[in-house]
Amino acid sequence: MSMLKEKLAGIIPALREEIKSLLKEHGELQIGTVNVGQAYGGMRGVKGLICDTSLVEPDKGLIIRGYPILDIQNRPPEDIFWLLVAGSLPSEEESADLKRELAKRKGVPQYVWDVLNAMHPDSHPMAMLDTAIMAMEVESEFRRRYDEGMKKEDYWEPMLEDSLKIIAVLPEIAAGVYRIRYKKGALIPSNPDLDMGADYVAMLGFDDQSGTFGDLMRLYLTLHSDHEGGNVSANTCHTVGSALSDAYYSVSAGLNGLAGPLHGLANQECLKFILEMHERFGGVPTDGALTDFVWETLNAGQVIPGYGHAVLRVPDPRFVAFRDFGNKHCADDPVFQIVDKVFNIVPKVLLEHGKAKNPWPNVDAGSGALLYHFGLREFDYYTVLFSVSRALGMLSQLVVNRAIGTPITRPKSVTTDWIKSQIKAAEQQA
Ligand code: NMX
Ligand code: MLT
Repeated sequence: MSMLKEKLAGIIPALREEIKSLLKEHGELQIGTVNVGQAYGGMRGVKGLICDTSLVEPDKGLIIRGYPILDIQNRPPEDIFWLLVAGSLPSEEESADLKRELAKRKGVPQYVWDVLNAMHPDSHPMAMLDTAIMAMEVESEFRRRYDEGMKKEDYWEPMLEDSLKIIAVLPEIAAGVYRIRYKKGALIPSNPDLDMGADYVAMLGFDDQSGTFGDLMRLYLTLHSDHEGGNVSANTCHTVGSALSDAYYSVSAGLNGLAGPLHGLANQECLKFILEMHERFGGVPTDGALTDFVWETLNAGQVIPGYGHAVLRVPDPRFVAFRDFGNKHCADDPVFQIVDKVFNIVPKVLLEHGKAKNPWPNVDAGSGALLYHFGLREFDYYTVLFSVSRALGMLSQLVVNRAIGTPITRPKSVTTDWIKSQIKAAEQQA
């Protein structure tokens, strides 16, 4: 048995007991209210979901199991998965065991490459990634065990097995998507001696002599791993998983949501925005020119990609980590310099514009410029990188949810006529 499975088997009974007694003794305790604005407004701020893997505090950003993301930014992505799912950081021995377990599960079946090669040459890399994950659904241990008649308390075990398989193959699939989509030549196999970041960079086909691109990739995979339970991808994955769809269905569904420009696709939009400025102004624009460009974008009814957030009300610490990395490794790069200048100007403009509740940068504001610097210039690929990382969070949430027996998601919807009747009744009472 893997050390992670052993660890989870040890903590799950107490977790179940704790939730059972919480529900028994406090199930009726009110923890929030919902108003008409929230019902029409994407349920913003409604507390109706449990997610123990991580928390996003409006004034602090991502906190994974009690650790602010900046305090653990240098931990490898595998350790972050352990932390997300088991609730504590792994020891050296546990970390090495998890890496061995992942290495055992590497290897992408040929039928996945056949499917990807058969897709339209202009397919978006996210459509290719999600299709590849769906194609692999046939491998699901959860589905196999469910079909055999598995007990509810055992659900988490094959969910963990499917999670480890997906985490093990995802960098290879993602790198394959890159090489097939952009006609980069033969696929490059995974090298079990490299860490996840360096291996991914090598499979993409980059010659990273200094190891700095590998460091960026490791940081990237760690920073994007999770962002509590209410964001579009996590929430979608949670809902699909709650129907006992297996991890392949659930993660693929979540990533389809990540592929939207208001969510993970903002990273490609963001670099596009930065490069447009670079091209229009022949380099780094002056403050005045940049301010005008931002107003032009807003006046055209478009959003400023990489800025704003549904929960955060401060600069995203994940952006801060990328900016620090950029200042250390590519401060002279004009594309990175534009990102920095945008950071100095956009929040002021958004405040004056007066619409966005959060004028600060989110995770997508700076990551693309760093990838661009290291030669990964096909920016419609960037959300695939986000996906490889976010799968860690979605999968850990699926394992925890099956462990604690989370039921099928089914909130109540109401009609506009019902809302009108409530308003009428409230007016009559006043
Ligand atoms: N540029 C222009 N307008 C904005 C921006 C922005 N960056 N952010 C919010 N607004 C507008 C928003 O469109 C809305 O306008 P309207 O009333 O006309 O519909 C208004 O401000 C109020 O929106 P908020 O309540 O501040 O934001 P909300 O919680 O609805 O949405 C985002 C959050 C992240 C979707 C939104 O800020 C946005 O569209 N940002 C740009 C896209 C982006 O960077 N997405 C990536 C998020 C991180 N991720 O990776 O997922
Ligand atoms: C995320 O990382 O998922 C994004 O910041 C979006 C969110 O949390 O709503």
